[in-house]
Amino acid sequence: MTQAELYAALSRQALETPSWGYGDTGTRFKTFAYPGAARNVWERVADAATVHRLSGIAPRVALHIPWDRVDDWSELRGFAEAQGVGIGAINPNLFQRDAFKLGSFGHPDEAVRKEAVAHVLECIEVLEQTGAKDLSLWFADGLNYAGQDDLRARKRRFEDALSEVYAALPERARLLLEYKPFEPAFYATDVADWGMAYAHLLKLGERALVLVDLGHHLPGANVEQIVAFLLSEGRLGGFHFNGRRYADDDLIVGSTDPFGLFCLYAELVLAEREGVPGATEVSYMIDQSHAIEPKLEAMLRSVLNCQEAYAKALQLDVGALRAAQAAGDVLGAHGVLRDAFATDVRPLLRAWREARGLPADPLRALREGGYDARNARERGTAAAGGGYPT
Ligand code: AOS
Ligand code: ZN
Ligand code: ZN
Ligand code: ZN
Repeated sequence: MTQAELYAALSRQALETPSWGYGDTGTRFKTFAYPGAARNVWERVADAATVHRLSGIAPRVALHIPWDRVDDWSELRGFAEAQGVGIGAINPNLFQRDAFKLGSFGHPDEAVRKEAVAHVLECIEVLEQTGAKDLSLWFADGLNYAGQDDLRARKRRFEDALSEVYAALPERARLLLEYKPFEPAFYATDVADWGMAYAHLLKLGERALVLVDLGHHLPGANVEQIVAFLLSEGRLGGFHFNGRRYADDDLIVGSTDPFGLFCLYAELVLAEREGVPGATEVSYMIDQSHAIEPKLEAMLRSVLNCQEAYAKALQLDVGALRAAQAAGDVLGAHGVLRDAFATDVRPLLRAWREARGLPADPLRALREGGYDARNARERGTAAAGGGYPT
């Protein structure tokens, strides 16, 4: 790739940061109060805009309803645009009402299923008013004990509810379905893996796509192969990037397995370069919750780690890789990948930033810019101990 092509590719990269990553979140054991953490959607959007201003590659913020609440969604949209960011995916909450104890779309009681569908329909309204493109669904639905409910009936209930909300989606929008093997359900989860998500989506239509959260696989799963398979099927809708060692750890992306993150970006770059339909439509979102980390710095670090992995993947010599593969040169082909991964892309990224008028070292600019101190002064420190606002 020429330098101009590299710069153009880097400038096209667009990540979505989650509103819920800017507020105080914790574990089930404790939520620590971080001085100046965002207290409401306006402050979360403002923080997302700061991450975008410093990085140049985080132009959208994903919302979670009802954690994010306003009277007038178009006012929020205007506020976001004035700060330089757009509204990303809309995430309904199908797990925090008492009614959802036994599930939402899979609940045995039809009245509860209707309540869940009604909430998603409200979220589609929010999507319309904010100009968002993706409705992003994650279900905590599942069972804790064998025999607790009829597994086939639950699948049918999901099919019915999913087709109801899909039918209500505007033409321009997409439904993304996220899977997860366990937690909070520990015997069975209704949408437990990419295959179940994929089977549901095939019945809905072309604007129904799979969302891959990096933390939602059993140990040893080859996530980049899942990504390649879904790309090839035209059903990869997007990512929830985060770092994991054990399960849904929601740590800073790239902090635990940088080579895995690079291999994943390599699949995406190959698909883009080889013109795989839909490869450029994938939504790149971060889904993290920062329990002990400074919020803005954790998000900025995540965004920059994605940029570094992408920049390394752009170094791939695709011709040499395909030639080695065709020749059956196992370690030659692997070596092409290793060479790209080993490239120090930091000088390239610094130069690209300077060319775009961005700080050469965004993390340093964040620290030296006094953002945290100002937020702490203006917003104060929330009362610690409680869970996330619901
Ligand atoms: C839950 O484990 C999933 O990763 C969700 O995507 C997400 O963290 C939550 O719904 C917040 O929107
Ligand atoms: Zn997720
Ligand atoms: Zn997750
Ligand atoms: Zn999660």
